[in-house]
This record gives sequence, C-alpha cells and structure tokens, in this order.
Amino acid sequence: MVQMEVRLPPEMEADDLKARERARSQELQRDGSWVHLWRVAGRYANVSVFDVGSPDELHELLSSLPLFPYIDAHVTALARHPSKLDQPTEEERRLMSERANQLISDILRRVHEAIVENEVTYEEYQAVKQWFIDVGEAGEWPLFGDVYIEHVVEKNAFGDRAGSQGTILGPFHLPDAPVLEAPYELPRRPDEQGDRTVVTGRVTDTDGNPLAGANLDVWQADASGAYSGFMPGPPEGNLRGQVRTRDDGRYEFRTVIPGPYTIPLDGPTGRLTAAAGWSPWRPSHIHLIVSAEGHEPLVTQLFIDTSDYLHDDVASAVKDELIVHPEPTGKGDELGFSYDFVLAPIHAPVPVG
Ligand code: MBD
Ligand code: FE
Repeated sequence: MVQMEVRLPPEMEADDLKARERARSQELQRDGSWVHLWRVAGRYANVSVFDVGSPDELHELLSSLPLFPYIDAHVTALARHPSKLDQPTEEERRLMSERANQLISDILRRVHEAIVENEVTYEEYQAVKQWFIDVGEAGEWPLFGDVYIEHVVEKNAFGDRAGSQGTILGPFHLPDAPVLEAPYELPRRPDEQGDRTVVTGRVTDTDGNPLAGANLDVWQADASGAYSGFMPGPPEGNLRGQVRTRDDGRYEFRTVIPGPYTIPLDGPTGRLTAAAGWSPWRPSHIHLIVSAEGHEPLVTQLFIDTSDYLHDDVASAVKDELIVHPEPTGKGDELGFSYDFVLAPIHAPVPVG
C-alpha cells in the first residue's frame, strides 16, 4: 500500500506531465500491477495498492511514473490476513494450482497432438485464430460451449446420479423468471403460434415421497424456435416462468409446443457447423430446472417426440428417457403430456483433491 502526496512547484505548468502520468497509471492498472487507486478527499494525494513481487519491483514501478520527482511516497507492506472471509488457504491454493496445471497441460497436449497428426498448416492456424476473435465479437462463446462441450460435462458429472435424467442447461436460461400463480400458464402473446398443451406430473424424492412446493423453472423457444430475451420477435419474459408443485407433489402448467431451434447460421458457430457439414438443428424441447429444498436441483429438457432432429441434435443432449408424447386431451384442440421428476438427495460437497 502506498500513500502518495504530490507536491508540484506552485508556478509550474504541469498539464503535459499530468496527462503522461494518467496514461502510465492506466497502463499499470490494466496490466494488473496497480490494483487499487483512491483519491484522498480534498488533497492532491492518493492511496494505492500495488501487486508486486519485491520492494525493488515496487521502486522500479514508482520511479517509472512521470510525476515521480514530485511524489512523496509512504510505503506500507501488506500481508494476507488469516481472518479474511472467502480466502483460500495455502493448501487450497496449492490444490487449485495443481488442478489448473493438470487440466491446461492435458488440453493443450491434446490440441498439439491433433495439430501434428493432421499436419495443420499455418493458414489453418491463422483462420482458427480469426474464428476465435469472431466468436468473441459475436458473443457466441456460451452458445459454442453449450452446443459442443456441455453435454460431456453433464453426462460425466451426473451420469450415475439417482433420480430423473438431466441434460444440458444451454445458453438461454434467465434467472429470476417470474413466479407464476395457479392455474399456471407460461406468459405468451395473445396470438402465440404453436399447439396449446398442458404439462402435468409429480415431483418426488427417490423413495417416492411427494415434494410439496417444489419449483419448476421453465423456459422454451416459441413455435419459430426463438427464445425471448435473446432473439428479436418474442417480447421480454415470453414463455418463461416458475411453477410450484401442490401438497401432493403434483404440478400442472399450460404452454405451447415449441418449434425446433437452429443455431444462427450466419454466426461463427453456424459457420463452423456448416464447414464440417453438420446439421445446425436442435429438436423441439422445453427446458426445466426442478428444485426442492434438501435435493439436488435437476437441470433438464423434455423433447417432443414428433419433432425432427431427435436423433441428430447439434448439442448431443437428447436422452431417450426425456422424450415425451403429447396427445389430445379431448378439451378442444389442447394437447397434453405428463412427466414425473425424481430428485436425488443433496450430496455433501466433497473437498477438492
Ligand atoms: C438451445 O436452445 C439449447 O437448448 C442449447 C443447449 C444450445 C443452443 C440452443
Ligand atoms: Fe434450448
């Protein structure tokens, strides 16, 4: 921690010096060595925290400041405080660094192997680098990750969990959707397209006991495959909401059958998909997070059995157990299907390592 008092000679013209000081200060903040910078109210002085390896390094840094000849600096060395909340212990730090080393090394080694085995050219490397930039600029990293990577994480993490099958979360969940009231119906436009359908079922624990007041956070695309909040078309909050089970663990909500979804064809994820000759489609699905106190939340999707692409989901997230079969209920044109969710008991977090 450094307290700096700036003493410029009163008659000095220092505008240029101050501009250079500001630029250098911002450069050091951006590279992470100048961690905090506070003005001392009412004085030409500041309190700063620097992240440096040694007193020598700190001196070098301070003397690189254009205003250095005019700065009166008082340095206080700061050490980690053991009572600080949320601070990993030395042992936890060591384990996290070991884990990072293991994962990063392993992933890079496999990338390097693929480059050698496939004799990747410099042109291909430059094209990939541009593609990384494009994915970032299009904001598609969540989409790319959830389409091409998340399914493996999900199956690996939850493959042997008790209770109903889960599947990937995907990039279009919005937290804090409104808690709806019975009779439950996902908010929709008056002229919402798609077959009206009623979804019913029970939420229980693994012993079959009903879970009263369990929460179903539901979201889905509209009939044209568009998710509210992410794509033009549906208004904010459309086809999103939270539904609760009754005392007997039963739930019931009304919605429309969503359409299949295609990843944007003109974006970098779509271009990669087309370049590889793969289908960009996901089958019609309804997303849910089913949760109840004392139980593992279940992130899952229900797939409509009449949809195309059930067997070549671009996101590889379909499981047979999650396919539902809507049928006419006899009430007008309404369709309906039922699905019972079984939640696993909460498992105590296992310490890392
Ligand atoms: C989706 O609608 C979706 O659910 C996932 C997982 C990825 C892309 C679009
Ligand atoms: Fe989806």
